[in-house]
Amino acid sequence: MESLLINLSGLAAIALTLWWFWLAPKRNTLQAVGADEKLEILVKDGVYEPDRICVPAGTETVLHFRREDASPCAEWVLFPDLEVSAQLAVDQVTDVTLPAADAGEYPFHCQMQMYRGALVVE
Ligand SMILES: [Cu+2]
Repeated sequence: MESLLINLSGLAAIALTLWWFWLAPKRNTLQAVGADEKLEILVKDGVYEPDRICVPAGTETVLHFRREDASPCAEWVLFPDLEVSAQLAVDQVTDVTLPAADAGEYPFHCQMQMYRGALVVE
């Protein structure tokens, strides 16, 4: 009986590990459904929330960045592959228009690459 309990707790630890590494990152995925949907991205504590944003291919997209981090680190957001950059005002929402893009994954980050996210075009 005792060994069964140990095995069960071992399985639970494995399950938790799998969840943490495989499933947990998907918590931040946001699916863009229609053009009318407002995509607001919180810029705070070193992370974009959500940090993975799905948008349809071939359509211009507007993202709304709400910067709540006053440190200079959070001031700019850059989409290097899309040649888009925007300066974010503190405690405000800044609209960032992204051009229509082909399917793929486009990273975005702050100017120091500490904040990091990905735009998933599909
Ligand atoms: Cu930064």
